[in-house]
Amino acid sequence: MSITRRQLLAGAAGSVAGLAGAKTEAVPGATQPSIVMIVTDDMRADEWEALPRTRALLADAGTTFPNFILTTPQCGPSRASILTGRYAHSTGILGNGGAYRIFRDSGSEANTVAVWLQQAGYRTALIGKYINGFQNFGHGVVPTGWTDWHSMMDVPTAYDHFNLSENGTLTSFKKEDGAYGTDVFAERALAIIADTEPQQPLFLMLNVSAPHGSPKPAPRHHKLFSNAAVPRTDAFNEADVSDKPRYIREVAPFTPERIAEIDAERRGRLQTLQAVDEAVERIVGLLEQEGRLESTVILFLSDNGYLLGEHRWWAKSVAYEESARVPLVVRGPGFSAGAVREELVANIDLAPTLAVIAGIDVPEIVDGRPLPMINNDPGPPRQAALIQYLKYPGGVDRYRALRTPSLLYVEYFTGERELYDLARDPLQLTNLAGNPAARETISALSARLAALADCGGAACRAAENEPLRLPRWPL
Ligand SMILES: [Ca+2]
Ligand SMILES: [Ca+2]
Repeated sequence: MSITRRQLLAGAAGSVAGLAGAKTEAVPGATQPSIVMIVTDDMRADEWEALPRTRALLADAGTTFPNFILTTPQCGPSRASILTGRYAHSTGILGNGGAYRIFRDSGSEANTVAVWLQQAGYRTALIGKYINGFQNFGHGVVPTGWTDWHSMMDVPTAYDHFNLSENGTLTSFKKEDGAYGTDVFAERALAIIADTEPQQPLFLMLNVSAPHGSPKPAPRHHKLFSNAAVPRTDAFNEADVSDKPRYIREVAPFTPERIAEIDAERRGRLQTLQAVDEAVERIVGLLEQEGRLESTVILFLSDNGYLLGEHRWWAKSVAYEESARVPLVVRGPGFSAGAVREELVANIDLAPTLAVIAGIDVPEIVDGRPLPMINNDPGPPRQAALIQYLKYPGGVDRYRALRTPSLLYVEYFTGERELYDLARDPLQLTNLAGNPAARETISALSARLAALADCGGAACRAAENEPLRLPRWPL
């Protein structure tokens, strides 16, 4: 793989040594942008409407990628993919259960973007959620690659009573003392930014719990969104699920009581996001005050989407759009203000993107690729991305899916198939897999899926790039 480095800032000079597994060093005097990556937990695409400050400060002032794909739409696998740039079948982290043990024991933890950036001279800071199951290993563990470690030692639902490992020391926070997770996390982020010398590049990863269920807002936001309800699209409580796989067909239509519960969760989710919106404003404000804003790349994303009753599903992990696609927003050098880029990009692209921003080579082991505008060796655009959920048992049957710019094709291990024409049916109401006219298209999609299923490194990119010829499509 020959993704070349690129100097993002005018006046930046020199090149950087570093290949896969090799020690990577920053060039003295080179200007490396700082990076702030804010990751929400289970946030849906339509929940952006509840973030006016973030929209103004990051989306309007940055580039939006509406087709950002979560290659395994579940917390642990997705976060492992974000940190390593590798698909779940490469990291081996297929689900939340046991995720951290695998992350550590497989060597993934020793080869994260934090490790690369720290070796390249960055101060690296993690605040909030790390990898699912980390809390079971005790607060004395501070993973390699992190200069500042403020890790959530409880599940995301512990919004207002939780423990943090602060560089290996356990600190407890309680609601009775006025503590609220997002606020505490934001304070840590602000303190680290304020404490970082101007010439020191910073990589700060802020992993908030919002809007993960069961959402608990900060007390000051309890009364907001009192009329919130899940949008009643035709996908909500989908009337006809006879075209859907077994695990969906088995879900009964929602009762009014169930719908009221879902709407209450919607309300709580929007409320919890308000503290995140405020945190973004404070972080951007401090970066500006410190004179670092224009030399900082700020990314805002969710680890996975979430269904609130669409297709009768109230959870995540499925391949449907509400789960596997959320917007990615990036502000900073290299990312045009107000731009919208429609390319298929994915969570596995983030680690290589940050490597390029830092001026270091992307390790060969990485499956993803830098975002298009900072990729000096882009090649053909990605024609398809793999979405997969391989952990069993669970509510969702295991599947591999192919997402192209215009369709979603799913192969379940049960033998069931789904095919949606997203251009004509963005709500995924009509499964075309049973249509005899789709047979040749499905065989082309199935072959591409097979090529991606066990791919690694450059082979993933080659299989993603190969032009897809779909016979008799659209139907
Ligand atoms: Ca999540
Ligand atoms: Ca249907």
